[in-house]
Amino acid sequence: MVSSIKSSVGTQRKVVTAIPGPNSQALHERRKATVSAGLTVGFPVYIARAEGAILVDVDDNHLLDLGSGIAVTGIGHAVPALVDAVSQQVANFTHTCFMVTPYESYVEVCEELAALTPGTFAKTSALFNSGAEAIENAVKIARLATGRPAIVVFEHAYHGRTNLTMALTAKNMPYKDRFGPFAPEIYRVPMSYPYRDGLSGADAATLAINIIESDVGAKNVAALLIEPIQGEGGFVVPAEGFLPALSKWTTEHGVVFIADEIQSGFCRTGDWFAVNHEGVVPDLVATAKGLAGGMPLAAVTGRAELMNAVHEGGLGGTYGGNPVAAVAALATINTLRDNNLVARARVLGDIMLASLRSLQRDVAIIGDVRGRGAMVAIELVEPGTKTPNAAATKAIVGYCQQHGVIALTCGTYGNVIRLLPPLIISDEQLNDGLSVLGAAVRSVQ
Ligand code: PLZ
Repeated sequence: MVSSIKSSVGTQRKVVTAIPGPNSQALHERRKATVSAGLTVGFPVYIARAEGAILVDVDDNHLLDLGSGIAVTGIGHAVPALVDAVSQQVANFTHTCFMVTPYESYVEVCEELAALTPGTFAKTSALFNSGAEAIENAVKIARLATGRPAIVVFEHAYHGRTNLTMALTAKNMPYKDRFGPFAPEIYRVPMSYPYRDGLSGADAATLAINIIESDVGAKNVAALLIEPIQGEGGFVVPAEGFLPALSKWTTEHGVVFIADEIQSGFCRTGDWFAVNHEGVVPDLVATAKGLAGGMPLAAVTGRAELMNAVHEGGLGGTYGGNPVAAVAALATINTLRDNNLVARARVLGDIMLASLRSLQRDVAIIGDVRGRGAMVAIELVEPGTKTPNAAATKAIVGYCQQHGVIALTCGTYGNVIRLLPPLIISDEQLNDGLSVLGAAVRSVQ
């Protein structure tokens, strides 16, 4: 057994040095000579190995993972089924290029995606390497299939860092600043953000639709692209009814509804996809991250008539659907299914929301607690106001790091702490992480 070679990491958080420890500090110094300064580090400890919900750094600190590498390792680290599938595939063959000589696992991933994504119609997929690449291709397909130019996106949206996806992403700093000029024909409309706009889902949708119709014209719109729960933008859960109203409008006007499920997909929100919670059926779904348990794989899946409208050779890429990543996806999907992690995500969500709501009652800096399933966040504000409190956010995450807990920030205003634990985390581990987070919030209060 390949997986049994590793010594056990254990399940306990353990901090044995200052954070970052001396070995991490040395590596951090070393990287400066050859790693671009354009890449920042949220938590400068260097990881040596990982298992389950624990990462072990080069100083032997055992860190509790409440971030899953930004919603990627949903099934946990070093899962034997995935380790074995990947190891065997590496030994078998690592690459042929699916466009040159194909292989079965690619087809199997597309079969799984057709079955798992919402909608009972015929669906086909194309596989890519990153979320941004999937989004780029979804836009290409929608434009080709409709013959229309415009793409509608939302405030606070995040869709990637390539030229087209930077244009689709809302936030300037750090994603877009001085990287332009950007791709044209992108139109941004207001997102439903219940904590800040106070609107019902229906009213927020009417607001967005009125802007689209007046500023762009429905007949010019190829696609409406939306994260059903926004990720980088602040874990914004739109008010109930917002997504169904937008979906209805796209259907009426021949606009392709593209769901960016890159962060919210694959059981994260307590359903296979976040759109399922309101029964929304997208025309195209972009996935990545949680799809392949840490191997780089992304997909666009959707209505066969749209996906297949593309001329032969119109889609592709050297590595898209790489065989090692493809078997990782199959192992990930089986692990999610076999362990009913979709139900587990809901339980984790209940635990997190209950704990954070009770914390919110005790402190004045938590403006909002929100999320779905194991995708939960707190929005930090100045006491008694809704003014974003980025300083407190930074201090809280810093405290968590010092105590060996990995928690990530997000939000247009840098004032949201998001929790994305691996779905296999135990109750005990999660409660341990939440108690550290609680102490952190109280410490800056
Ligand atoms: N769409 C909804 O969350 C990636 C970005 C990290 P890639 N989010 C993490 C960073 O700062 O670069 C993401 C996402 C949503 C698209 C993407 C892009 O996915 O695999 O990073 O290209």
